[in-house]
Amino acid sequence: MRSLAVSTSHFGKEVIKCKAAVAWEPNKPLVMEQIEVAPPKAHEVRIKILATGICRSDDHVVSGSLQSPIPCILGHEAAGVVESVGEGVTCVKPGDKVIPLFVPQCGECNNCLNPKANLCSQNDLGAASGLMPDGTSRFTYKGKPLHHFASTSTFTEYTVVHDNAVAKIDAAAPPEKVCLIGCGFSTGYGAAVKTAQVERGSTCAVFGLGGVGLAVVMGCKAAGASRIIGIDINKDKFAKAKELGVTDCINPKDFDKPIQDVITEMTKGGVDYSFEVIGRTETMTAALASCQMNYGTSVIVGVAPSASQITFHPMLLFTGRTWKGSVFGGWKSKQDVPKLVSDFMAKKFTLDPLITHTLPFDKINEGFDMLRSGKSIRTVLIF
Ligand code: CND
Ligand code: ZN
Repeated sequence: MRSLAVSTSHFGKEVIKCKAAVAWEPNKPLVMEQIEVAPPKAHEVRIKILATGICRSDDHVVSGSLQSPIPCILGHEAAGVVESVGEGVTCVKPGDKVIPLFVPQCGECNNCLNPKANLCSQNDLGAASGLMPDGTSRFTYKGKPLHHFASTSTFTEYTVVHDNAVAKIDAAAPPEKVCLIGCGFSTGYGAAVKTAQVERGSTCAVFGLGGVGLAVVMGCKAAGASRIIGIDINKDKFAKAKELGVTDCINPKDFDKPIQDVITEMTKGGVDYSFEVIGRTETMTAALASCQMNYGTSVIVGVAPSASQITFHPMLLFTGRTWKGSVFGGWKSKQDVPKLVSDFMAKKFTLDPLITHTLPFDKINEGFDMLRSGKSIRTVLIF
């Protein structure tokens, strides 16, 4: 039996030196550096990243809006292949194709045990430590530790994650597409079909038509919504939104009254479901006020600045509206991500419309610039 134990020990014992895009300071471009990636400890997995998307949440950290310790390695929407595993890892083995999970699923906490919940207690969002669960980092630059981000850190050739933050996926899945199942697609689509549970024939309003917002639109459409109103201040987003199922595109800048009043008039009383997919407190309250006062549900998907607070009139809720939030589309990550990949492989949905640009990893800052200027939906970086 001892020899068996030895034969399975392809545990990565070496430090890997590789390229990573380091966020050294807020509001500065990321810097390509050679970093050291330590071997995975017990219950950890070292992953070679094959493709990663750029999400606005990464940019929220660069801009300082979302607090997460820096210097760090950002990125949370990726696909890769397992390079090595630490002791005790049974869910994946070297060579497996995987998606890192920015919401882990430990399977043991109260949230994981509750079928209604998906935000595992092991998550490193909110008051983020930027460290592995044992309180240390696997990344160093010239020997000095760099922080992790959102349990994933995918803007690097190699990363290390806890084994509760990785899902094995179909080996045939194209990484340059299914990386979006790691965040953008699943977050938006799930907000509609899982969190809101949009019904056939209902009316929806989606605030923000970026990568995540368009995935909400895809979810509303798949659920059979009969009217989908898309709201964005960048009219260049409207053509693709219409292709994906938005029936009415409106730009708040074209009206001299609040957009919630416009939507309430358009729908004779408000939509059944509204979604905020921007990350601004003003649009969160506007989305709430846009849904029907007795039975409308509004879902917050956008990540508001860490330091922000919302003030709203209690009457908005008193009358009967429901206000919810949705992290990672309400999916239980480890169990649902492989299924979402299978659904993609079975052509139940497409990811192509969300991917407007593909760039080599080295050009990561160009990808961020296009996100900020509104020119791209998702840029996928290839390694
Ligand atoms: P992206 O920047 O691509 O899209 C945002 C869209 O909102 C753009 O099309 C903007 O033009 C539009 N917009 C900006 N300001 C306004 C405004 N005042 N009124 C109307 N439209 C406006 O971002 P994304 O799609 O990558 O991400 C959207 C949000 O979702 C962002 O806050 C991100 O951090 C968040 C998110 C949430 C989760 C989750 O689990 N809940 C996961 N990932 C990202
Ligand atoms: Zn994201």
